[in-house]
Amino acid sequence: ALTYHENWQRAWRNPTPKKKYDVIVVGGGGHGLATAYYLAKEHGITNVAVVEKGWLGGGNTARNTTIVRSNYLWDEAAWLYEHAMKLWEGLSQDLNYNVMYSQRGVMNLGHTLQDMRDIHRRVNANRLNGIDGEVLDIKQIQEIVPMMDCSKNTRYPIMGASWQPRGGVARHDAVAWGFARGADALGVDMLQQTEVTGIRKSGNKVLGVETNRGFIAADTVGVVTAGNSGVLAKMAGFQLPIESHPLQALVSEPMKPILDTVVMSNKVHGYVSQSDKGDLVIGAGIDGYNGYGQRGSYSTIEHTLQAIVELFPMFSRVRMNRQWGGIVDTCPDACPIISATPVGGLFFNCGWGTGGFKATPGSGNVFAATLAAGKPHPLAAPFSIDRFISGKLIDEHGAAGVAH
Ligand code: FAD
Ligand code: PYC
Repeated sequence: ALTYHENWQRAWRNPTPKKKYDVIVVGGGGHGLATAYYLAKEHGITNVAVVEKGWLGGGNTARNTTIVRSNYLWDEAAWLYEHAMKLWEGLSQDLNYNVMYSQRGVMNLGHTLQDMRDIHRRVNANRLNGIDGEVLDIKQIQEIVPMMDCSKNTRYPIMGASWQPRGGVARHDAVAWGFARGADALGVDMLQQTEVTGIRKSGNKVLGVETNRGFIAADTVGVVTAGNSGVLAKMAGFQLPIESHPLQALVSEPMKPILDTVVMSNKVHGYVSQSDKGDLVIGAGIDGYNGYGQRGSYSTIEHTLQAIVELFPMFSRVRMNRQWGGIVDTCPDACPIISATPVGGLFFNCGWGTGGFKATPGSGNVFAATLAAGKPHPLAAPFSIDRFISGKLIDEHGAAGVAH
């Protein structure tokens, strides 16, 4: 089938680093690439480099389970994720690249009275913010997912669910590639295999980044390195309130279409969707220890599959194909940090933890505006690092969907 498929046009260039850029974005995951794209597209800042130690989109962007939703509890978080959701809805057209955003709905199950109170509260809060959301009873759940065990015979019977019809999944690689191609076309340099090893400062002002390919100067540096954010902050001489944990996922052998929505349960603790290729895409909570190994431990997988089989007994005979881990940057209030830092010209966008894929376009969009103006975009302002001094935390552990 690949006969004559040779000499394809490259989707982006492979340039030699310039000596100086106006803006350096460290980290070529979805968030970093989206930041570069919107810097060029919306702010006309094209003398930009994305500096990536591996290959574009090979970090958590490549390793995530692609659930997209905006049903967060508190206004600040709901507005930020809904901003992202609106961008998702036009992203394939904007990038002229099919990111395969499939609005198949996301269902968050409740198994206790307290779960149901939380679900009602969150759905009401979402609706007050103009975000779609419904509370489903068992009959409605069963109509959407007939094969799920909604009987009273399970260990934690399902009592109801929240339902966000506009939520769904997208194709992770396409998101990274679409933003990379779009940014490259606007003049942004993608520097792959370029690891930042130090952050050069003069007094309290950033001068640029040390890399394995030499020093690269910039007036503004935006760090978007997810699980490695603590390492980069240390290079700049300060600490972040972030822990790095493995988060695992696994996929089954491909099957014919069987599940056309996304089901998540915080109580029995597992979630599942079916990819367009046919694999069941499965995950659960973080591994409890800190670490940078992109693997995770067996006990977490075992617990995850117990939950999935409790919800879907028929999946007990499906064979699992692959397992992997990413390193997620968890923050004490389960919300991101989009912020200036103690170093002038140096900004961080991190702390998205287990839930940043859904934010990719929104995060890049508000971070680009923050870098361009040198002050926070209004939607980013509540997510400043100062909140850990003022105490104005935004606790989204309930909406995070994945325990951490
Ligand atoms: P990344 O894609 O990790 O990009 C950061 C980049 O920085 C990497 O490419 C890395 O190589 C680079 N980097 C690091 N250090 C350096 C350095 N020194 N120099 C140069 N480059 C460097 N979120 C959801 O919303 N929905 C989900 O369903 C979901 N499921 C998940 C499942 C798993 C198993 C995992 C691990 C995560 C999941 N997430 C999910 C979270 C989501 O993947 C992340 O929040 C999001 O992808 C982060 O994007 P990013 O671009 O910030 O990070
Ligand atoms: O944030 O919705 C989420 C999520 C699902 C799986 C991992 N994170």
